[in-house]
Amino acid sequence: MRNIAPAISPPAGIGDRKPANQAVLDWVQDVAKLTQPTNIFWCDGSDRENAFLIEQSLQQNVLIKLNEKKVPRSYLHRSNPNDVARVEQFTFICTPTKEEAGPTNNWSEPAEMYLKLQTMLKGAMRGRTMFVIPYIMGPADSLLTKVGFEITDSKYVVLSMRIMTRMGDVAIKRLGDDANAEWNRGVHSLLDVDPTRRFICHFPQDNAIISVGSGYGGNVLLSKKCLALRIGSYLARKQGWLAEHMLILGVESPEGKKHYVAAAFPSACGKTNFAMLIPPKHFAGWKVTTVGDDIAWMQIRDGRLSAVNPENGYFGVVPGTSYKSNPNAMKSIEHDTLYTNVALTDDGDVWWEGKDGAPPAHAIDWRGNDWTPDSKEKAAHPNSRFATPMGNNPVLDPDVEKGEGVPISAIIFGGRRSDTMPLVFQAFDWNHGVYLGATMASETTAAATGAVGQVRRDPMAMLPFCGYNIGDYFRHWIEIGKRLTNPPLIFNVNWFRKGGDGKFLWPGFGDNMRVLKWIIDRCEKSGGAVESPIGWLPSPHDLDLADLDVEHKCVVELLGIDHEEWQKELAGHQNFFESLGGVVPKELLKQREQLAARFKQ
Ligand code: OXD
Ligand code: MN
Repeated sequence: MRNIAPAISPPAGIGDRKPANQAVLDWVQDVAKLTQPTNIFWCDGSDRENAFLIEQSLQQNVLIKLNEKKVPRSYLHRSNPNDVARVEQFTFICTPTKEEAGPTNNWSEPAEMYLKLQTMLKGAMRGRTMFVIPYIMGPADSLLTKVGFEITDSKYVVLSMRIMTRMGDVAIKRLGDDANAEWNRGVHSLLDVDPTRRFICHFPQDNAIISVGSGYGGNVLLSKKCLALRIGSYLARKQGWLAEHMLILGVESPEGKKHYVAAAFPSACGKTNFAMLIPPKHFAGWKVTTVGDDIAWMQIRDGRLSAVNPENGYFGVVPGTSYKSNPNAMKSIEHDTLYTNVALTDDGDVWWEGKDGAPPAHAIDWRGNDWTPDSKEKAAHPNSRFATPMGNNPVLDPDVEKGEGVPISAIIFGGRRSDTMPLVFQAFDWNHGVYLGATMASETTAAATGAVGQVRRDPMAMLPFCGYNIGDYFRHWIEIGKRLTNPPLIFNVNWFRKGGDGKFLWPGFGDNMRVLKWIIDRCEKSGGAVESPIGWLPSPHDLDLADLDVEHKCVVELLGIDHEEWQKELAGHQNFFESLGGVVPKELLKQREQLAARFKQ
């Protein structure tokens, strides 16, 4: 079976970096007693360790080495075909009461789930090596930074965690030897990669995660969705900050004035592309830099929101990435990258649908089968991924390691909507902005298993990631707003609106700079807008559309509000709130009433 590989025996000096913290040592012993691995490998994140694990992974067919000239120091991993995306139906929040997990999460009583998982984990690592990965989420000197330990029996997880987190000594040092220090306990085992024995479980009150039966990134890199978002959001509420599914970008004018923006979009809706945007020629002198492409941790500093990216790398969707759509992502993944489920060409290069140039005449597809352009199957899985260190990004923001974070001027919510939602509009105030986030909807993508293309409500793009009751989460947002003396302005965008012919009205990608520029103008109090029932809307002349190859009538359509569609949308908001069963704060119910009333004026 792919991914599952027998134990390895490291030479002296590799795999023996035991931390001093007794609580960690005791926990590792407990897990080892249960799972019975052949040996324990204590990771230190060093180059030497990495080289050793890569060599072992190549020998055990966990990785395939790519052509050194074409993609230096890069590798391909193929996951089990039954295991290619996040599994929301098997993801659980195991709080003491069902109410704490709320109406949008799968819930299980913690003791019951612990018992079930322990039964599955009994002897699960026999014949395998158990790796212990120390890591931190956040810059080394940030107050927000969290320590985690992940136990895993997958080398692919270790190699990916080294890219995605700050791993090794930095975490051991940050934890220190206080046995009562706060740290996250993560246990992962592939078991036998059987979808019927696949569970991703969170125990927020214990700061613990157990993930079994999967080898796919979003389910097993426990730092990311599990710690930084699900457990993170729970801790954030308790500790008075925000853990969000948001990219963070910097945008600097030719005069050197800089703003930072955080933007929430559901999975596979272009967060990485937006975070690495290259402005069109007309915007010469404007620069966009990336702080993060997926997760923002934000705290209040001097009355403003200040954001850090807890991650150290990007785990992005590959198909569609090209020099046309995202040159900075292409440059980032040209070397030192771990690919999962893309196609392998005959000369050892990687290929995927949407890559520049003609498709290869022959390749090996993501399942390991022969592929030609005539094949019915896709060469790369639609959710194939790259994991690449953020240091590879040519437009990495210089303040990415700043512990205090970067000050956020604007928050953007956005979904994939063929209709109804204009290209951009601005909320009237904080609570209205929270309402925009809370009622956000998007067409589903391949990032999670299940049907693709169905509109679902995905509040703040956190539906699969909020680690507690969504009503309390909305309330937390409202409370944060009360503490901000200089709150960011809140916007809604939609790059995906279609015309009557079914074609996208907006070119997206670099041209999203035109929308970003209007957002910055609004922050600078210089941008024009008209008041509408749904918020402040730009008129076509408020957007800088110079050299844009889009007909004026399409721009009008993009910025239009169709009252009939909005009546449906309002009903959708009401149905969604009702489906949550009485947990929605009264402030948001009032926002809905006000929105409905504005349409009647
Ligand atoms: C991701 C996701 O991988 O949201 O970032 O699914
Ligand atoms: Mn994501």
